Amino acid sequence: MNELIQLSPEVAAAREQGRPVVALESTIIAHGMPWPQNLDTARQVEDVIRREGAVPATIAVIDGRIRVGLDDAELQRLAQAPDAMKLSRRDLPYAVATGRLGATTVAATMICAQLAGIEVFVTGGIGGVHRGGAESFDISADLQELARTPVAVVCAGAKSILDLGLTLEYLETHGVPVLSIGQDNFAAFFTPDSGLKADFRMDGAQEQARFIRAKWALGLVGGVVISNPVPAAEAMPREEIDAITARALAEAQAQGIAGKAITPFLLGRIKALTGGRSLATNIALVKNNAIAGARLARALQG
Ligand code: PSU
Ligand code: MN
Repeated sequence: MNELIQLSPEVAAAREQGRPVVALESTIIAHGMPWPQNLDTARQVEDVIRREGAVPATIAVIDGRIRVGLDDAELQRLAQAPDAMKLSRRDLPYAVATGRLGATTVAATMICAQLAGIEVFVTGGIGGVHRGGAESFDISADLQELARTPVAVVCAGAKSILDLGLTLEYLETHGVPVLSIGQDNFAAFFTPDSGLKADFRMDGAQEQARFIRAKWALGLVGGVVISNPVPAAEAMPREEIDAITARALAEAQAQGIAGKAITPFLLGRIKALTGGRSLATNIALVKNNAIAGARLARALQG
């Protein structure tokens, strides 16, 4: 392996032996959730993946080195580092070249997963086209990454802070298939149903694996989105989350928040405005995604 990237002994052994590995992002730890629930969730998600028979590989840049598989002290360091950079595709070489500590977004995690030979990646929600994106051009680099990098991303859809309709249109344009588990529609993160159809419903890991294998065997570049709705018992009421989202968006606009600061700002405001209840939903959906991701990694390996 390249000197810029280091696999943990556990991940390296699993890759060598052809055992299933699931990549995890770290922006959700450093920028997506508050201390100490961020650390607690990172540990729990790794445990869920192990229980389901796969090896978790949390990805971050530590002191300028891409690390695939972190130990507990490293997870803790990231969870308590307010100065960790938020790294997307364009930022990754900066963090490596300058020896920085950085958390990887969906886009950067996909890049690192591919470098490490990992095909499945579990997160909470993907980035997307922001509301007003047709004017602002604010479209997450996650979507371009899905168009070019061959990793299957299991998520609970995307947050309604985004324009989910435009997000799906963008994915279609770039040939990124959206599979849905348990329902026909694309998931909306805090709530199971966005009201928008996903491309193909595929409930089981085996059929998802066959789809992914077929895509790559056809030489079609890029990833696959697997939308896994939050369990109903842990979802937020739709009217409540819609009202709070509208308020958080108005605050962001009033305060002139822009660029890569927008997503963390909105996540933080939604958490505060729901009195922390959105955090419980967020944790539940990531763990639910970890189960689906581990099963998919096993199916792809089998
Ligand atoms: N959506 C969430 N939680 C998150 C993120 C998105 O519900 O933590 C993070 C992910 O790391 C995602 C990134 O890749 O935000 C997208 O940021 P941007 O919109 O700046 O591309
Ligand atoms: Mn953006």
